[in-house]
Amino acid sequence: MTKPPLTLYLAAPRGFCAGVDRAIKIVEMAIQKWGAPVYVRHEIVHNKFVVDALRDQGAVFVEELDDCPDDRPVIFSAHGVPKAVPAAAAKREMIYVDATCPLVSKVHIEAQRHADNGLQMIMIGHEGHPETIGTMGQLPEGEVLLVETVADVATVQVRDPARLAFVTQTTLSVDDTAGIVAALQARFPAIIGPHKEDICYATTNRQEAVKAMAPKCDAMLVVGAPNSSNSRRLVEVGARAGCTYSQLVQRAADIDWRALDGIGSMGITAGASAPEVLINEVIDAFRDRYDVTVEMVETAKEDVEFKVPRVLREPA
Ligand code: 2E4
Ligand code: SF4
Repeated sequence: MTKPPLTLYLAAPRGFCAGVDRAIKIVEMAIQKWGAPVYVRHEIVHNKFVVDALRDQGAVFVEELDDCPDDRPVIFSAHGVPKAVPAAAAKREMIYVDATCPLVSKVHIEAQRHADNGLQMIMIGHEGHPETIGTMGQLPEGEVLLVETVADVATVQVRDPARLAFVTQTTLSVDDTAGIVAALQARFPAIIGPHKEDICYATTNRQEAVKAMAPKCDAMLVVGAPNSSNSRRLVEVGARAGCTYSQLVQRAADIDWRALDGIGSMGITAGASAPEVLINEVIDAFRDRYDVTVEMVETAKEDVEFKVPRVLREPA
């Protein structure tokens, strides 16, 4: 039987960012340096495949520092942790390595600096997400106000509208965030913030590529996990940019082939925590069923790299 033709658009950039590369390397190098088990507080990045592979190498994933023994090293995930977490590890004299992405740490420093200058902080982020918990946890409980939507901006109660600053989660929708920032600036003209927001280069680039790709596609798949904020934003961006069938898949087995019946073009991208092997698995699944022509939709080139912490570059 001849296979139907399919143009497969591949977004670039897609998949792993520099912060994810570094975080995974930190776990691998820690296991090499100290032997197994090495504890990891929270999924190092939001991807089951990455977590399972590291578990096979000797990582033990836990949600709380209290679940770690004193005498084994612990790594904090790429999303960042409240200040109380490294403080508690230090008090227990544990070896700990912080795999927080440097671009998240930068936001932590910003929040602290504004608070030191006497400004009340507002965070634009998703409630309950570990990055939001980590960034808000740079300051004492109740000091950072959270807004998630434009509607929240209308009701947020501030101490002094003249002494305010904002920070954001790094993985938000660029367009939604612009709306929330505009609403903040309209209600609090004196509010201080970053140039635009704290959304990182990788989030911005992956959303831009999807915007360029989506209008050409009958359907679009984002390889990523359901708890991955940046991956879920890519699904939304694709739908808004004109590709009505925009879905998240963890791997090829998740593809709903019946829903794709009759398509002639397909877009594929991946969140910052999704490994290339899973993207290739998805592409191969299309090659099995279609006569595929691959076309790249490249909107940026990335060459960002982050060093691992010094303790892992030194001999044991
Ligand atoms: C840390 C910061 O934040 P999100 O849920 O998108 O995290 P994920 O692990 O999916 O992606 C990597 C990452 C980690 C992104 N920003
Ligand atoms: Fe860092 Fe951005 Fe990657 Fe998050 S998505 S880990 S902030 S580079």
